[in-house]
Amino acid sequence: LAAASLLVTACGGGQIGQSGGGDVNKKSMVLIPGVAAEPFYISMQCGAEAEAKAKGYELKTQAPAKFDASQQTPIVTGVLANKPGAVLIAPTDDKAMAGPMKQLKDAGIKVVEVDTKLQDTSVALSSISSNNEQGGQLAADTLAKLVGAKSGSVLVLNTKAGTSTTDAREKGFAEQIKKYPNIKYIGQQYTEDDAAQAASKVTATLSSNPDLIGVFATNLNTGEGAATGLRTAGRTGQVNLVGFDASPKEVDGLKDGSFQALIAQDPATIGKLGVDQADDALNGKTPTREIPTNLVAITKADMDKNSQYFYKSSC
Ligand code: T6T
Repeated sequence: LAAASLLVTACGGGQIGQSGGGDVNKKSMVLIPGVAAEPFYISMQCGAEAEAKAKGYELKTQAPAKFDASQQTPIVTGVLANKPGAVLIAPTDDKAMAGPMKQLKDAGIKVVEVDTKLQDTSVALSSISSNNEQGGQLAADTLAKLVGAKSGSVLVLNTKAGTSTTDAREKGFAEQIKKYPNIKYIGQQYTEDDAAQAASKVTATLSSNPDLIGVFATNLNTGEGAATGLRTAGRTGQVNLVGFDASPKEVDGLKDGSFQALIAQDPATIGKLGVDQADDALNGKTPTREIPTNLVAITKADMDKNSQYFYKSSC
């Protein structure tokens, strides 16, 4: 009987699988960001590391070189073999990462989603992220305010289909922009999270849609690339650019007029709360299933008082 119930604990999934994990290292956590060396995830890592230290955990970070499920999957598989008590993960695809993440859960590892999430809500115990749909709405209102009474087209530069956060940002934007009859939304184009693609898509759209008055770039690389595209075309400042995130480059761009607004997240708090939820789970407390974190629209005029939202390149 003992052997049978042990088997259920190790392979059963559900509450039994999550509360099992007798052979995991309960003092160790691993953070698996969406991509390495990127200020959003570095800031998240800083917040997670500080909280893990304060709570007596060892926290390691292992990130893929590209924001890609085929590169994140082997990292998850490697982490699985080491059996940490908890994994904080930003899944790079809302479907493709479900299988690998379920393996973590079935091994008794507490799984917490930070930033992005799976469509399948049964794998993670907790998800901490900005309210991204609201972020998209905020981007639409911010862009509409910048454009004022002018008429013309606006473009969304999105990252990769299947990224829960940026998909939600586009959805919120598309819905909200309908409220402004002077603005024609010409749809989204994907950049594969590549700044060079974002730049060339902006210049191509300027040729096909000379009435372009605004661009909403749904994340950091896409925003940085869109700024380059507008500069190359000599249209900086004429076409309003609203970016998402607040990387050092984007913040410089806000100062020098390459961006007219940024929608900043609070990645350090996402990391900190991720550790707190994993800590609860490891100590038999029920984590909070969904935790929203702050978003703020920043323009050049109010950037000085919002500097706490600027992302870091190192802790
Ligand atoms: O915008 C963030 C993050 O929220 C998103 O899920 C992926 O892109 C970023 O990491 C910025 O590059």
